[in-house]
Amino acid sequence: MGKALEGIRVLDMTHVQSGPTCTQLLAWFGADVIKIERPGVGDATRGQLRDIPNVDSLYFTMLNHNKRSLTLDTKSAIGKKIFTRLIEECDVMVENFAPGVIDRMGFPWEKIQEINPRMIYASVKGFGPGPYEDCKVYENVAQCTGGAASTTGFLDGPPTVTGAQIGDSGTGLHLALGIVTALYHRERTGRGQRVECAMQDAVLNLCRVKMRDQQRLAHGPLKEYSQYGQGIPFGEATPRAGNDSGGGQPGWILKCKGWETDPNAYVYFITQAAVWGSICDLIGKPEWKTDPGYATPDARLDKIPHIFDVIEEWTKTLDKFEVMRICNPLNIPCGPVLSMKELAEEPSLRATGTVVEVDHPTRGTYLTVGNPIKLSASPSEVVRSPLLGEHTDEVLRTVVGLSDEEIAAAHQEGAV
Ligand code: CAO
Repeated sequence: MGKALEGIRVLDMTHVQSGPTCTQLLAWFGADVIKIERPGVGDATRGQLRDIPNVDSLYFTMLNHNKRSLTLDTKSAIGKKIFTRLIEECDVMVENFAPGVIDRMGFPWEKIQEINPRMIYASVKGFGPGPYEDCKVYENVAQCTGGAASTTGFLDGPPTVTGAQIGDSGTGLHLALGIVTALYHRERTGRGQRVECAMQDAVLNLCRVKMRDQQRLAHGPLKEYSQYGQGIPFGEATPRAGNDSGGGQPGWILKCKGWETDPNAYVYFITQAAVWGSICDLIGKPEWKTDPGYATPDARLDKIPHIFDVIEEWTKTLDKFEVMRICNPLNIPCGPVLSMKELAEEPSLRATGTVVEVDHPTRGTYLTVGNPIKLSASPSEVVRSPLLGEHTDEVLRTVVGLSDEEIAAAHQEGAV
């Protein structure tokens, strides 16, 4: 048994982050992903945020593992012929160009379907059909237009974007699921289909619980939000809620020992109802177990900020890992705020392949995040990203079926 997606060939027209995240996942699951890049130029991220001169950036290498790179000018005459052959030979085509780019290349969906009716054509755009359908979009635009920014940050501060790339990588993940679903559908019908995911829609999907709260607002204040306990009235829209858990079990980020100098000496602490008694004992407030003002979750709702202030007096006496060590045996859900440095050095993440060291011919060894989705019969091995055009001749010969003379002619014309 090979890898789960072995035998699936992907024509990868993606660039920057959202599309490459999707095709990298497919490649990790065993698909043959052929990344098409402009001759001499390549994916713009190869040259962005460079840490070493003239070497593919970490931005590029960390999003393009396990792929082959073919340079191709899809606007040249030879390029169009090669591209048509690739559409014939591939199962999936993925792109995240600006709206209209693929049509201008001369390959609208109708034509792709005509060339290969089994083709699954997947694309990321900033917006779905509507007033903004022609707009170019980057990560933080999607975070703002999809509802994440208006609900992230503190009540008295401006809207805030998150470091998690929910617009780009989040949409790429959604798209990958759409592609695999369409492949499953093709098994039964023999036909491909179009798969589209707008970044605004993907972000909104990830902010689903905030849309839930928007509707709950019509029936009264959101009592699990800290602002309720602080006596601050609610407005018309779901507010920013700082570090509130957003769920039925209140939570907050609390200072731990060393917070004055260490920006990550914090722990997320959840006062789950089932373990309330253990929390009261730990923080030296055993009387809260029976006090009618604190004994039940409902009674505590108007005191959430105060309760966390008291718990913090306890967490400040311990380092974040000690808090975790003490709380875990008591089933109190909590988690230290881990820095990127700590995550990079965490042995258990190395052991599972979630953090991987990769060797690269021009960069040397670098660290990357491997496949977070683990399949027992199809484990992922992380293979370094390709150099620009590294597999051009190989793909032209074995996939497109060109002779050595035809390959030489394509080079001479500047088409590859
Ligand atoms: N051969 C010939 N031409 C090529 C080519 C190839 N192999 N690959 C790309 N091109 C051309 C395209 O044809 C297009 O040219 P025209 O506009 O003249 O038709 C151009 O290169 C690239 O188009 P673009 O508009 O997509 O690129 P950009 O850098 O200006 O914009 C981005 C980047 C991300 C804003 C835009 O692609 C976009 O909005 N994509 C959809 C949303 C998205 O994915 N955003 C996430 C970005 S981070 O992941």
